[in-house]
Amino acid sequence: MPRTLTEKIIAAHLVSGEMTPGDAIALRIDQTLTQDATGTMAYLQFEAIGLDRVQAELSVSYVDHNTLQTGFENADDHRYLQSVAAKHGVYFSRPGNGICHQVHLERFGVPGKTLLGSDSHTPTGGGIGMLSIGAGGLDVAAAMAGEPFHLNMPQVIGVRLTGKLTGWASAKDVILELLRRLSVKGGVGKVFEYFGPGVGTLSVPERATITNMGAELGATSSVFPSDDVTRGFLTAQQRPDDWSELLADEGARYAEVIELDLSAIVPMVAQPHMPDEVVPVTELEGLAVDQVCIGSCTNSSLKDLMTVAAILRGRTVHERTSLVISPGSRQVEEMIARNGALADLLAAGARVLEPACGPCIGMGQSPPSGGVSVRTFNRNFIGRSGTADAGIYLTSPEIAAAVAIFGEFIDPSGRIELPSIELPPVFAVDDSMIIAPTQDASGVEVVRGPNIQPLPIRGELPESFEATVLLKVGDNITTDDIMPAGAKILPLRSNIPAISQFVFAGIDPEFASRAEATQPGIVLGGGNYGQGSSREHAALAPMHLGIQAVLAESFARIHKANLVNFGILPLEIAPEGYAALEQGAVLRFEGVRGAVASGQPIPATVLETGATIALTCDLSEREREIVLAGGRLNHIRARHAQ
Ligand code: MIC
Ligand code: SF4
Repeated sequence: MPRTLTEKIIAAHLVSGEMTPGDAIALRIDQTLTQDATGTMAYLQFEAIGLDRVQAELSVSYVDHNTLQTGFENADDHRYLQSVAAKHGVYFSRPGNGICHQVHLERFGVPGKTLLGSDSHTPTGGGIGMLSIGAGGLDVAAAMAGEPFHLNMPQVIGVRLTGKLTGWASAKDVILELLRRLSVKGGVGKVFEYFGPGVGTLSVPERATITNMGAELGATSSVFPSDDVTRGFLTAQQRPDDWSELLADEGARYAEVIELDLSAIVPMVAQPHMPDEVVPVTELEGLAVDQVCIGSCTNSSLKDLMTVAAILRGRTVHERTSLVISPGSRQVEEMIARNGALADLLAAGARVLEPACGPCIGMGQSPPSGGVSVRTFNRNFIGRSGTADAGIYLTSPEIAAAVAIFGEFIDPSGRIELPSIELPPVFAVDDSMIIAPTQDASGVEVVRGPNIQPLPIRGELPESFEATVLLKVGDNITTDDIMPAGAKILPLRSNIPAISQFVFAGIDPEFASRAEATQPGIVLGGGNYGQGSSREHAALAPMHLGIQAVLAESFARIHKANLVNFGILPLEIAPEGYAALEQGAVLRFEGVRGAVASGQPIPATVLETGATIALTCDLSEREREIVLAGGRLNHIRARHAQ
């Protein structure tokens, strides 16, 4: 039977299960990546599993999120990460070397391989035909230990590209158009596979922009074929031997095909506060802008920054607008420094930061109160920028550069000439900021500063319990809502007791103290609960606060897996049940272990009224075992002890 590209890669890595959409499958993982904000936990977990060396073909640890060193915490984490990498056979990409997804694409990604990363934008690797998936740190730790990755077989959606981008339309607008059509829930349980005659018109960084932001659709992954364009990219990276051709078979069947004519795409903007609030830029013309930020793993390639520099050349940033630029990698930064583009950016008044996540994760550059910030990033969730009442708009680097010049939203066509950019055939390759693991690690000592606190571990799931609804929230709650990031909170990622104090801080600052006083607790959510990042702290910290179950109308994939991994019951509740419950309600659960084990509905009684609320526990057999054991670490340890 002819296969899609996704099915081919899955078939080549299938450890168990059938490739029927929705069925539980397990995949062999070739490569892993971590970043520092999720990595410290992932390596503590890897250490807890107790193996000497990582078992994956290649594991890389990046430092790109917590690079602002306003106290000892982040620097301590970096030292721990470097030493633990040396100890266990992991490549270490030093702070300053760039954003994990960008560097991985440039230096390590290989078409046809599987990549599991402790960051939700890991699907960036789909730009060169890898099946790359984001997961919680514990799942990545398990993959480093040689365990397969468990997921439900996704539906493969074909996106047939025809035509060619014209004028100011860019790859960012392709994914914004898909978000406009499908919404932030539109990709759940799906892999988006791009095919058709339009594919060959897009460069690898453009493809990577699209696969990167497929995460905002809630998709499991996104993937492009590996073709001559991919070969050109890997050759420019001086890795021609890593290339192989990978295409879907002729006549492959997709669950659904989305037609996208690239020639019809126009420049778009996602308005506050969701990446799917998309409108054409023309609708916003004239809106004054305080800040423009260019960078992030979505849009910080050499082509992106050279385009921005060419637009800004000989012009100055508008006096009411601050322009901030962070290159995606040191390779990009060095190349723009050598070819003069950096000088053009500086001359125009840009504030240039080190190659890292920076403002994207609220590490500095928060906009002013009530400000309007235009960013080339992938997320504009409320408060993520560090300014709760700022409005964040997402757009392409081309539009962002034009906005910085005019100080307001404009449609630049006809007002600025769009430069055309020639990329060099060979890129500046310098891996001196990547430390390769040594064969003999016996003399390596793992260094732990005072910010690295031991991992909290939960006991087995109780048979019966009474729990209080501590908070009721609506639809599309993000992990930024549950466990905020930013320069103040991120340094506490290795210190669960300390970071727990900030759970739901933006929605209800009293939440943590209420949870500590009233254990066990429940959180009640609407649809798509836990969308956004892969941060397992959004499960670990609530676990530390005694949350026993989350009741929601539906869950985002990675967050649901993280809840299971940390022994919190993710229970689906019907809309009537959701409507009937309020904060403060106390629920009695009985016979929970038996019901979870057999996959039966779990009845809960509302103590005050005696009403019964039906809850379903939609988990695979393996996930049920993990929840019963009180989390995946207990589960793995019990298996290794047998
Ligand atoms: C993000 O973009 O939200 C992050 C920060 O990269 C997260 C990971 C994290 O919270 O550390 C992600 O996307 O997974
Ligand atoms: Fe970093 Fe932002 Fe990309 Fe997350 S989305 S990996 S914070 S650049």
